[in-house]
Amino acid sequence: MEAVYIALGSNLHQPKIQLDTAVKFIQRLPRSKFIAVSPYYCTDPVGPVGQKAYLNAVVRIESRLPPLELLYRMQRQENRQLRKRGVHWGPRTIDLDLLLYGQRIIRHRDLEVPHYAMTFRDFVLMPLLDVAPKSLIIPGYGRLDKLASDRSLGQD
Ligand code: PH2
Ligand code: MG
Ligand code: MG
Repeated sequence: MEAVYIALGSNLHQPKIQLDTAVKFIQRLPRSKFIAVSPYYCTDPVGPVGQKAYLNAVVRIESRLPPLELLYRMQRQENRQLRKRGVHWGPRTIDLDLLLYGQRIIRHRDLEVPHYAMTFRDFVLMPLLDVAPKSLIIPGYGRLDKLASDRSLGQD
């Protein structure tokens, strides 16, 4: 099993229900074990102006699913939650982003792990700090606690 972190975000159609639904989906993933979900954070929208606030969280699991199979399952769940793919960085009912898969570096047409923006988006780093060990290494970027303190996030 490898440690896997998934970011959740929503700013449409009752974000709390959207996140609850997505967490249930993650808890039921085959060949995987649910470990923890962070608190849900209300965050200012990044991207096009005029969007509503987001609710963001991170879930930690352990999994044996191949990363692409996990990704495609996540995309099917986004579709089931009526995700419309339109405006880049625009409003969405649910966004599920695969942040980390163990210590793997994946560069595939459909999947980039570590997620390209995870080290500079506070709405990802904050909930990640709640569920990850402090010593977590983000491959290519270094320790999570160091990244967070450089951005004045977290406890230390
Ligand atoms: N997701 C986006 C664009 N902007 N802003 C916040 N606060 N939270 C998000 O999850 C988010 C965003 C596109 O993925
Ligand atoms: Mg996203
Ligand atoms: Mg996404």
